[in-house]
Amino acid sequence: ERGTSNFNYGAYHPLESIYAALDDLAADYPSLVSKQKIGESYEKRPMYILKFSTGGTNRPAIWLDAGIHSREWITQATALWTAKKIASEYGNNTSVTSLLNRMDIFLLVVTNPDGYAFTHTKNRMWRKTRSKNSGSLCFGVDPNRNWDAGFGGPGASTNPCSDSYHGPSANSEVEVKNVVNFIKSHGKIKAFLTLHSYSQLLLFPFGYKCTKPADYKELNAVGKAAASALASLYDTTYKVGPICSTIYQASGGSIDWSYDYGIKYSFAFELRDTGRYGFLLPASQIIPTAEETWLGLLKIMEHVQDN
Ligand code: ING
Ligand code: ZN
Repeated sequence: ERGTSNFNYGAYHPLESIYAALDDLAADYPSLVSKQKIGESYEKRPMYILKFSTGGTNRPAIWLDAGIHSREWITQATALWTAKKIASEYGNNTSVTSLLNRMDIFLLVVTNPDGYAFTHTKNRMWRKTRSKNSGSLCFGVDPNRNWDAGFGGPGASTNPCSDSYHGPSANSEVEVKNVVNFIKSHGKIKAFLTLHSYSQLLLFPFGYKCTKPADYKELNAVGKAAASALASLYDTTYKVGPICSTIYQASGGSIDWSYDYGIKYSFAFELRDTGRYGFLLPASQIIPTAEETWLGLLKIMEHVQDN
């Protein structure tokens, strides 16, 4: 029998099972959770967000996405567990309850559905979209180099065969464009949070340039507090800092776009591990990873709510 209490959150699932789980969440928590289609992928797969809302009209909101890079399976799995957690904590956890009494949360579990399907059927290590590149035999664009923030600059490739190919133009990838359209049309997104793996980092702008953002002090402090909450559970250590000085320069990334668009609380998590298993993180680590990440996410969300 289906339903969110029978779903195995501690396993990796194909796209169809994740999509069925989204329906089950909406069915099991009808007064809190609804599913909305924000568009279709290049290969015409639907892109669904879950909206967590206790009412109101166009409340300020938090955005959270996962799986923009398809091979980062721990991110989609963590996002799905997080969906169930948010739904079940409302009315039980005081900070989730007060947050959802004032704000909405939007969650996109599978940002790159074509790539995710491809990692299940053809190539487990696929990162990019699956769009056709004219004049090349190589497929796909790196959807985290395709945003309109320093597009085409350092830390992105002009080569369609590269895993960090930026694409022909900003927002050329329909998956990116669909998210941009949603964020712009909503108009009151206060935080933009995105999940990647692996490296155990909590990153904030900028990646396309190596200068500190105007809100550096606040973002660094919030990031440090989130990382320390995360570590309190299983001692998993995260490094916190701007993309450029913490990992590498990377242009066209989503959180640089969201920050420059005016969404101050823009963060990217790089989840477990630090390389032992890398993208092939064992399923036994899904729930521990999701549990600790939740403490970090919640810390950021609490700060957003109060500011
Ligand atoms: N890391 C990210 C990448 O796209 C990143 C790091 C995050 C870059 C945010 C730019 C903005 O390279 C992984 N593992 O994908
Ligand atoms: Zn990634």
